[in-house]
Formats: sequence, structure tokens, C-alpha cells
Amino acid sequence: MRIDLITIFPDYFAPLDLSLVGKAIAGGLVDVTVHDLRDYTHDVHRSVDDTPYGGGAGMVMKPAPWGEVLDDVLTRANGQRPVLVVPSPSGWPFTQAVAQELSERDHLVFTCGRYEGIDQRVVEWASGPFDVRELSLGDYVLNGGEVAALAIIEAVVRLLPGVLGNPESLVEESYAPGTDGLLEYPVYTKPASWRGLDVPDVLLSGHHQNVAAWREQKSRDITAARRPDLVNRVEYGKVG
Ligand code: JD8
Repeated sequence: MRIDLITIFPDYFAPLDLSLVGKAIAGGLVDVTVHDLRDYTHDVHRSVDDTPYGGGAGMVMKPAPWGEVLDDVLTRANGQRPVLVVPSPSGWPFTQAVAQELSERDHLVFTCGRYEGIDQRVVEWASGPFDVRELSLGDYVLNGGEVAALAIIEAVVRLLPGVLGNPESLVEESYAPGTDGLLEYPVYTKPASWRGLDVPDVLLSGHHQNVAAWREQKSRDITAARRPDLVNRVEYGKVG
């Protein structure tokens, strides 16, 4: 998979060299390029923003630098129609199902905005050469798209064949399409007693059916308490 990231804060993506994604990059499973948007400006101040038409607080990102960097990215695209991932608080919800979809594509290009956002004509123009996906990480406001891009990349890259040491662990995960869509059950490891707190006996019993039943019930209880919206989906088979 090829990933291009466009930002005015390139150092935000240094963590991509760490952990699983770092191994995927080192192993050639993922090819990541970070582009500094200011390299696509031509004025002495390397400016990327201007005042909003219609007035209002804050600044808006100018379309021209985005047009130039996206042209550049397209010149190196491998013929496949790239996906343009546009993190935005007004985007469609980013979910495990969307992560699965993106993991099946060859080329992802992330536009990490700042200020009040990117001039809307950039997305309008980009829907020609790209499959544009405006995605939101969740119902809270961030200062820019970089954190969302990092989260989306981790959720996508770990689904790529050969990235996870044990792909089996994907099968049972929360939200995974085709699973029961329940939240994870609690997990424990040695010692069996810690600061006076003991591991539930059923998990020490070796009785696999009882262990599975205990875990299922725990997942149901936690999901009902914390994500009733998921319970309805589960009941009526809308998962994934
Ligand atoms: C992209 C600029 C900041 C947003 C004025 C604060 C995603 N779940 C999410 N919350 N926030 C974002 C996000 C925020 C962004 C940009 C994504 C580009 N900002 C703006 C509008 C209000 N400032 C996000 N994914």
C-alpha cells in the first residue's frame, strides 16, 4: 500500500516509524511519503492561509498549494484511482467497516487541514481524479487533521496481510465486520492475585465452554452499559 500525507506539520508523522506500522514500512508492506504543503507555495512567507470569504473568525487554507501538491502526488500514482482521505469534523464517521474498505485499496492520500479548514473547492476539484472520503474520527473538535490521519493509518495498516503477527486476533475484535459487534471482554494475566485482587475463577478453571460463556456475557453487559447503540445493531443483525 502507498500512503501520501500532506501537512504543514511533517514532524507529526515521525511516530509512523514506531511499532507495527514502522515494521510494515520497514518490511515494504507500506510505502509512506510525507509532503510539506509549504513546499508548494511561491511567496516569501510560504503562506497557506487567507481570510474567509463571507467573513468570520479564523483563517482558511488557500486552494492553490493543495492543487499543486495533489497534482504532484497524481504524477506518481500507479494508475490505480487513489483514495483522498480528508479528515474533517463534518465528515462521515470513521468506523471499522471503513477501515476494512480502505485496507483493500492500493493508494491513500491524506489531506491534513489546519485553521478553519481547507477551501471547499479543493475537495470539489479532487473528486475528479480521486475517490474522495471526508471522514470524522469522532464527535469532538481537534485543531487539525494530523491526529485523525495517524489513527486512520494505524486502523488500516494493521488489517493488511502480513502486518499482524497473529491475524487470528483480528477475528474476535470489537466492531470487526462479520463479528457479533460487541465490545471486548476484560482480560487478565499473571499473577492470579494482585494487590488483593483475584482473577475471576472461571478463567482459571480450564473449562472452555464456561470461559466462553463468561466472556460473551461480559461483552454483552459492557456493550449494553456503554454502547446501547451497538446493542440495537447487534440485535437486528446490522453489524458490519
Ligand atoms: C480536520 C482543521 C480544525 C475544525 C475550527 C478547530 C477529524 N473528529 C474531528 N474533530 N476535528 C477534526 C478536524 C479538525 C480540523 C481539521 C479535522 C482541519 N481543523 C478546525 C473546525 C472548527 N477548527 C476531526 N477527522
